[in-house]
Amino acid sequence: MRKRLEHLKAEAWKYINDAKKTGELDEIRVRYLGRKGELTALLRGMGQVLPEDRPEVGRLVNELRNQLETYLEERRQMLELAELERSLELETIDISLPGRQPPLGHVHPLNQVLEETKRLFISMGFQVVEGPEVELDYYNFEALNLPPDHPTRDMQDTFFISDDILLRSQTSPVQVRVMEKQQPPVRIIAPGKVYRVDLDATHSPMFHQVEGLLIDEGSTFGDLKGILNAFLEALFGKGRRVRFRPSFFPFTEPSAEVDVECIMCNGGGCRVCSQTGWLEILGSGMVDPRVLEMVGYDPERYQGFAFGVGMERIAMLKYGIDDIRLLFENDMRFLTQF
Ligand code: 2NL
Repeated sequence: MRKRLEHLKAEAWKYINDAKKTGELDEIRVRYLGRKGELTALLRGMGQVLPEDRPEVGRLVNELRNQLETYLEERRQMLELAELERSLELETIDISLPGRQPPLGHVHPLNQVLEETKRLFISMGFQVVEGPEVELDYYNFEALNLPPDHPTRDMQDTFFISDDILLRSQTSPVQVRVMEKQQPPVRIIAPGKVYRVDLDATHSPMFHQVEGLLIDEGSTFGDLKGILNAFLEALFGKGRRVRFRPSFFPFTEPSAEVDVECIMCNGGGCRVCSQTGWLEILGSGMVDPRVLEMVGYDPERYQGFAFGVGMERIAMLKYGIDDIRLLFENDMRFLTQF
């Protein structure tokens, strides 16, 4: 019996030492200590042991059982530790891998030129004002020296909602409303959406305009030139030539359209500037005395200038965009180029 126990112990120890996984230890435990295990079988066979030997044999079996339990537990802990270390090594996270970039927003090219324009005029002491897009005929036309039967009302086609309500065709009505409420000095710009019945590669029925207005005692055409020169220099860079060309608007007298040297050919003549070397950028002029009178200003005391500029046109020229519709399609592949 003693021999069998020693043999069993040597055998079990060998298996335990050879075990590579904790699962194998479980199998060994079942094999020796389970209900049908070999050690359990030995205990069952105590009947064959001489009665006087039974206490001693029982003690040895129990001792072996305890040793087996202890050793199994010892090995289990060792294997678990090794398994943990191996899995930690396998499952490491490479923290040096570059992360996935979430798609980032982008400032629309139109808003870029709009922000730049606002920033520049604010720096020159202008205030930014806004007003309604649905306007009265009076503010869009009449107060700007365009009576109902005036021929230049056809200069652009306007979206009329009723006889006297329309979608504003320029942001001048915002400025008229300011003049009605406020005495000079006035130094404002009015950015916003305007609407005209027009649609092709360079015209959209809705586009963005910035108008500007300065009214004060003793302001001159020289002030107009100085401020617009500063604006165009900021937008298109120093050294790009600018010219003031006589023109006509019902609300300004004298009036001037302002051209900059073509951005594409630097004045040499190309398709974009129709071989002229110049690009028309904005309209401007000294505010007509009739307009001042209509808002209750004394034209003998106050003078001023005004201008209007289309933001889409500026963005198209600045970034070389040849179709205005690209600005309204919200295609990120297009927008992120600017
Ligand atoms: C253009 C350029 C212009 C104005 C707009 C204006 C506003 C007031 C009084 C006088 Cl409140 N004028 N705005 C002046 C000149 C040109 O727009 O190409 N328009 C068709």
